[in-house]
Amino acid sequence: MATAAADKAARTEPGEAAPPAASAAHTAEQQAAFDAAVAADERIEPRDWMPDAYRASLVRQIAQHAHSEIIGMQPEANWITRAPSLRRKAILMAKVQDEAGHGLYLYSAAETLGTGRDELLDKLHSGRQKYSSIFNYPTLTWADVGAIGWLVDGAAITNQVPLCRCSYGPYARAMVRVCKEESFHQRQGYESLLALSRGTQAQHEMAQDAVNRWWWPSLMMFGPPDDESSHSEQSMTWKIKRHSNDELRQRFVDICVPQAESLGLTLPDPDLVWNEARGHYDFGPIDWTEFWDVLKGNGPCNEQRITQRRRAHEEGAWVRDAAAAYAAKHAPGSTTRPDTAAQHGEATA
Ligand code: FAQ
Repeated sequence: MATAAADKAARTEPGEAAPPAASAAHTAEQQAAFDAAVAADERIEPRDWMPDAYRASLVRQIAQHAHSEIIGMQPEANWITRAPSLRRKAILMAKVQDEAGHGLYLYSAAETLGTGRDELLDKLHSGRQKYSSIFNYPTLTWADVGAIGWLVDGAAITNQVPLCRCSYGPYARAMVRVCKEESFHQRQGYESLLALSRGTQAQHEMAQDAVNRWWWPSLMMFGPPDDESSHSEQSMTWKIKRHSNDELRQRFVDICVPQAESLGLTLPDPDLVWNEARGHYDFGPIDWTEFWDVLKGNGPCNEQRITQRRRAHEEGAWVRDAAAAYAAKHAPGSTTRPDTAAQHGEATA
């Protein structure tokens, strides 16, 4: 929050004991400062006062987003060892590493709200927090890597560009970098699919099959229709979200149709048609039963994804322990701090 008055009113003052009436007045003042900051399109920063429900909703969304990034590494990582060339393998490895990096930015953003990474990972592993529905589908052929880049990263960008203007500063700033990297991911996917589409008949068919399987789940990534979206209205009032699920889904469809034409591929929807009056493409009904079923854990790969995630976490325990021991040794005042020269293997005089 930028204004000095708002800043003074909105910052929490730990340990300050006020009588109940004064405290209620203080909270009302803080709420008013928060509302004014949001209305003025200012950023809310970690030390600013914020309503508990705003904090909780941000943690929910950011955690789900972070979990999606790290679970989202799995479907494509499945193809690293089988990439068709060294160039494709190098690109894919870089992309999958980027997704891990996005997870780290997002867990850090959640930490600024007072929720640690351990707690969030525990909630993911025990099924108390979600990750994106899209990552519960299998990657059956190499073309799926291209389809994910084009459609899944494309949908992610469409959703995340407006989040660069999210009212919560650390989330908004993380999104700026994430979106730049996602743009590279989207382009590499498009380029890979284009090569397949213009390749042999079998390669073209493989690209088309991948698009057929990833199109509808990509549209589901934007969340349920607006009239079934429980959080949208409040999130938009708080300017966490800037657009509704249906608005962003429509934007994505409008972007994809001409891109599919350039690729020489068709989108698997017979109802897809330009609507002159609306200035948008109309599209067919989405199978929301499938979406809710995937969210309940019944998608084709839910079990596999979470089992793999838990196993990776357990196998990484020694790395976390070693990093924590190293940090403790180097903490200011540590009595076990090793001699710096000896640590670097240099001879001491
Ligand atoms: N999957 O009231 P709404 C990526 C849940 S990153 C699972 O509309 P909201 C990069 C929702 O949580 C992809 N659950 O919710 C990449 C809520 O349940 P809750 C992730 C979903 O928050 C590419 C309930 O349904 N991106 O792909 C989904 O207002 C390639 C009611 O829904 C983000 O997370 C879903 N698709 O809107 C990585 C972006 N949709 O929490 C690797 C940030 C809804 O009450 C490879 N998030 N639900 O238990 C957002 O923008 C929003 O959270 C939405 C949902 C739009 C996803």
